[in-house]
Amino acid sequence: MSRGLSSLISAAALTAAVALPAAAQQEEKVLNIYNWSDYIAEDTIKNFEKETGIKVRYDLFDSNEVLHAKLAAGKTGYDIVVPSSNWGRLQIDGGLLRELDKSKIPNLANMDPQLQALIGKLDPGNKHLVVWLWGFTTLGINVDKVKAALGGMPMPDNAWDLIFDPKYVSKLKSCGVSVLDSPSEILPPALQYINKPAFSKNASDYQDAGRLLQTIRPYITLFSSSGYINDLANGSLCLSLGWSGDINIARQRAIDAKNGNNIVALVPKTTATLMFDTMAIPTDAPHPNNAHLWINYITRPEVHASLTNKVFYANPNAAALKFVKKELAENKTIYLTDEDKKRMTVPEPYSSDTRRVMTRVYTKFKTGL
Ligand code: N2P
Repeated sequence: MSRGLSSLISAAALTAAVALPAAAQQEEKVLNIYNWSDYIAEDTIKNFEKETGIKVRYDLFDSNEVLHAKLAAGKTGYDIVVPSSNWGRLQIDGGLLRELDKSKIPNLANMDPQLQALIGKLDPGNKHLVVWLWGFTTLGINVDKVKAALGGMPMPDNAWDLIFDPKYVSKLKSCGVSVLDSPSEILPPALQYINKPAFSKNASDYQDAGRLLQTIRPYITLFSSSGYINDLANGSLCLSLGWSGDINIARQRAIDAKNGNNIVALVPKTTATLMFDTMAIPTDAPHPNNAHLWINYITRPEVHASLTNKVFYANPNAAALKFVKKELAENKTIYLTDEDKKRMTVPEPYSSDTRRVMTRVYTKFKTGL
């Protein structure tokens, strides 16, 4: 090839490369995900890597507070994060999340329209948040150990008495009592127990909830948002304030271990707080294109169903229901009945003032001061 021709070709190639739209340019084959612990199936990442050739790095957190602090500090390096919907709203307001390019997520058509409308109240137009899984914050019990520890006392009609009424929880201390290690998980049910709004904007309501928490502090034997699953399963806890799916995971682990522990997730007759955990892309994500591929992969009906089948949280995907194991689709502690759902409380965003008050009240509770 003459020199003239070869320089002509490389000049043409260069022009073509420069003219390529940004999205079509090769992104490094990496995807950095930050998700809750115990929240994915064994083959979810493997299959995605196989299909796309993208290498997934997967880190874990177990509270919205931790995720929020990281996002607010910036430069996390994450491409996918999974805030609960009400925290997602704070992050949208703070400019921390990127608007999705829905043309890259055709599987969004599979999502349950009712749930989309609910999330749309926090994320108008569903522009940033796509529900990963949902469940509710509740109590898990070891049925036989709780009965034994209560002696002759009958189970209370209001399940929340078990944890918030010293009359009950003082008896359960002997078989182990845990609560989630996060202000925003324990304060909403504590507020509701004293007939205040779960997402109150009033600082004095939080002080009142703090006083309630002080009365039960001597009986809490563990603060945990992930390790409690195994402790419930193996019988070293008999009462946990935790998340519905986690409690069902503990139930399954006890069944698999044939250790005789009968773990049950309660559906309180009063109310409980729903949680919708959502996939979102940080504004400064290094691999946004791969992140869109991930969201489209997860929202494929078989994939979304496989998450529910493994971790016992409901998925938001209408087309996935037929791939969910029958006994799970019929389990009312996973897919709440419409009647139960109506009684539950939908999370609302917090102001930064409220977050500060929650942290103060919670720290006092945890340290027992
Ligand atoms: C998964 C817990 C996720 C639910 N183990 C908390 N939003």
